[in-house]
Amino acid sequence: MKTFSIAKSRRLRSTPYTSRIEKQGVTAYSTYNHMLLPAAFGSIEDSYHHLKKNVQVWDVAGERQVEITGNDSAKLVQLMTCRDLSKSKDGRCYYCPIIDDKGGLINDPVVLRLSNNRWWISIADSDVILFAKGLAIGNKFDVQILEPDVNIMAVQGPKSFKLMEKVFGEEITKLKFFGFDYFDFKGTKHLIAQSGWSKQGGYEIYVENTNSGLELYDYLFEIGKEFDIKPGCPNLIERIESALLSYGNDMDNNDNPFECGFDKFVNLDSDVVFLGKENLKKIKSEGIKRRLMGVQIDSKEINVSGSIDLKDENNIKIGELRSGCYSPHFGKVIGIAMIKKPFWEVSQTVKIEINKQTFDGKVCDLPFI
Ligand code: THG
Repeated sequence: MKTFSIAKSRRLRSTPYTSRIEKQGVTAYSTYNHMLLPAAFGSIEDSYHHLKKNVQVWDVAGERQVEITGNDSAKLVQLMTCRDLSKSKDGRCYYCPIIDDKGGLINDPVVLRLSNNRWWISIADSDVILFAKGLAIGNKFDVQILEPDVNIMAVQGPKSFKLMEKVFGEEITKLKFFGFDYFDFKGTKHLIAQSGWSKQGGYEIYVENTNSGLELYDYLFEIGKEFDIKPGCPNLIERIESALLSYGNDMDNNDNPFECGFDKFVNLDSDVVFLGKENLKKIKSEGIKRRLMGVQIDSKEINVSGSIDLKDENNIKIGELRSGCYSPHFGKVIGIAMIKKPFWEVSQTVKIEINKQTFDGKVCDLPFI
């Protein structure tokens, strides 16, 4: 296989952690919000096993914050999401689909309510800031919108709890899932949430003070030796097994939240105002015609770039595979696919071509585990 390197530039931004992860052996990058996002440190399968047992530190600075402050900030944030935030609380995170006027997905961020007049939208890979600015201008909202210099460091894996307690004290063990608060590291306060893009548990440190954040990064590796700490990154295998969706891969602006299984984050009955509400009501009452499902394929390997057609026994296209990997847990390939009605039923058989060979598979529910 040919290997390539990535040409860095001002347009493709490095993160404060880049020089560190390069010393630590990053072997592949992806890009995320015009920033470098590590994609591998050697074998993804080895890293998957390590993540499920130990603790890793991830450079996920590419998960940029869109900060919205001002008198109309709550109104603007609500306008962008179909999730009802009227009962939201300070110090809590909310997973919120952002949708356009047609009901198409723009992004699937974590929204942090710092106060009723100050919000961070922790975005997936699309330019939410431009959408927010357009809406604010068009509505003459009294808001300020900017991308603050916040660089998230995630600490993930079952041993992250003991490690973080060692650094920040017992206080941090009281943090609930999707809660956040400020914790002291050598005199600097850091916003830390119990969250992260794996189902192995852990924290995300929203580093605002870069110098202190880098000191903390090094300190974690020093003090974490007893927990077999390693550098890592969002892990393709772990996130597919856990069905954590990836915007741009599993869904994009051509998909609506019902097709993506976000039903519990779509609140059409309250009186809050958001974009696309009428269209979502219509989509809901007419019923969707395709949806994201899992597939399991009797193959030992797959490499998805773009998407791969899924066919039925008559060679009719019934859907497309959007992400996939070999799963050590199942001993076969698993993937996330958009499947047409009525073929989305569990146990529907599918055929797929991988490396010019045809393999059999079955539709299944998400998440896999
Ligand atoms: N953390 C932060 N920002 C992010 C991500 C993150 N921005 C980009 C991307 N990831 C956004 N996508 C997701 C997808 C899933 C989750 C978080 C961000 C997630 N889901 C939980 C689940 O599915 O179990 C909880 C959802 C809930 O029930 O509220 O955590 O990872 N800062």
